Amino acid sequence: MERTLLILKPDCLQRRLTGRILQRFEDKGLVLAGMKLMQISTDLAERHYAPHKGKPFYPGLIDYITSGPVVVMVLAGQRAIDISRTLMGKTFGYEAQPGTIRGDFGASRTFNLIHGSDSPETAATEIALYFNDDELLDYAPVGSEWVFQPGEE
Ligand code: 3AN
Repeated sequence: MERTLLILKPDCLQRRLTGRILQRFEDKGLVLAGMKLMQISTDLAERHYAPHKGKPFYPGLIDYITSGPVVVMVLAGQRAIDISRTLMGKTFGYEAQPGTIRGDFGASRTFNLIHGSDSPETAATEIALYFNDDELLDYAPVGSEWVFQPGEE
């Protein structure tokens, strides 16, 4: 099963949207493999967003992601990365399609509610930034066999 890292960002927590947004991933059939409530330190934020260092929006991005509690989670399932990014919608809320998380709840460039890994390589790096192996569980909830056909590519 593919794994992806998702972060429900500070605006999501402050706007009390955590449950509603997590519900969308559960409804879709992805499985929660790990989850924690935390406040991201500047050091961790700089490691996470290292690819964006030097861009004009980088300082604001670090300020925002460290500004309050976040929920960090690992979700598992076939195509978990692509499925999650489809549910999230385009980066900027004002461009995101209605029906997506950012399309339904977001209007900003930076306050865009949620982060999701964008490739298997990024997912592996990001999961290791936030979780130890023993904090992640591998299990198949009842009914999983009716979400993904066994052996389906
Ligand atoms: P996504 O989160 O959709 O994968 P990325 O990885 O391109 O988007 O960007 C990481 C984060 O940087 C975004 N979530 C967004 O908050 C912020 N960001 C990206 N581009 C801009 C921009 N032009 N202005 C402000 N913030 C930006």
